[in-house]
Amino acid sequence: MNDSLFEKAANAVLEGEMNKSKEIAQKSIDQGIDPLKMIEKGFSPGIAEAGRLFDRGELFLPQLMTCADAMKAATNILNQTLGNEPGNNEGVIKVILGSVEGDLHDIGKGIVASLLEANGIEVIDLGTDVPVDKFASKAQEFEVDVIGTSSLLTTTMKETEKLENYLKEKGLRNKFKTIVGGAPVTERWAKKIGADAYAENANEAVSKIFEITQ
Ligand code: B12
Repeated sequence: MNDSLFEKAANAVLEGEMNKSKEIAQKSIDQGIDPLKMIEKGFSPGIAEAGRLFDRGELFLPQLMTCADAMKAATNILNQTLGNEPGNNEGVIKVILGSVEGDLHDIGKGIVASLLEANGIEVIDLGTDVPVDKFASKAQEFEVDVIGTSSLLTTTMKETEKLENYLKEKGLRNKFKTIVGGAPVTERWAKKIGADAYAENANEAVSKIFEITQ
């Protein structure tokens, strides 16, 4: 039963069918399917396949954008059901999140933000294309515990190294923990640049943030 809904979700994204995507997202909620499972097993394989086809030149950018819109419409619905209302998490761990400068990908970051909030972590989302000085100034302004960066391109991944260096230069490195994520980012990269943590997905982001802020 779930398997076929997962498959339908993947196909709706791959075909760029926004309305179908929304319908399936709503249906999965009505059926009581765990929203994160629905994203990971249903919608994500669809966008991953779209990415593969794009990479092979079998899908063009306008089509990929339609797939992304269908994916985003579904995750927008499902993210809201992941848990807590934003704003209920004062006094606990504070995390600032953003996609690094030059990077407009934000679907994964949105899922991470929602799951952190669902786990009682306060999230300040700076959006996309965030330069390193903005990460630093907003982290100070909001007195956050953790700075989390999302990078989906091999070129923009280097911004995370720039951020580490920037924080060191400004004498701020010890004030905040850092966590990096996004498809091309790895544990090895995190170690190389001196980030405090790496997480492969939203669930791991939650546990790593609890770990580094203990
Ligand atoms: C959707 C998509 C787009 C959409 C983005 C829409 C949006 N609002 O986000 C659009 C169409 C706009 C787009 C544009 C481009 N894209 Co694009 N895109 C993708 C695609 C297919 C899926 C990304 C996605 O949403 N995945 C689903 C989510 C759920 O997964 P995720 O992002 O990985 O997030 C999870 C984890 O990584 C982690 N995570 C994410 N962020 C964070 C942050 C923290 C702190 C932590 C702890 C964890 C974490 O948790 C998330 C949940 O589990 C990928 C392919 C892929 N497989 O990644 C290509 C891909 C990333 N894009 C690519 C390219 C080349 C581009 C363009 C340059 C294309 C072009 N010629 O213009 C532009 C660049 C735009 C820019 N400046 O950023 C390449 C990158 C190649 C490379 N090695 O650098 C990829 C890999 C496709 C490919 N195979 O060629 N893209």
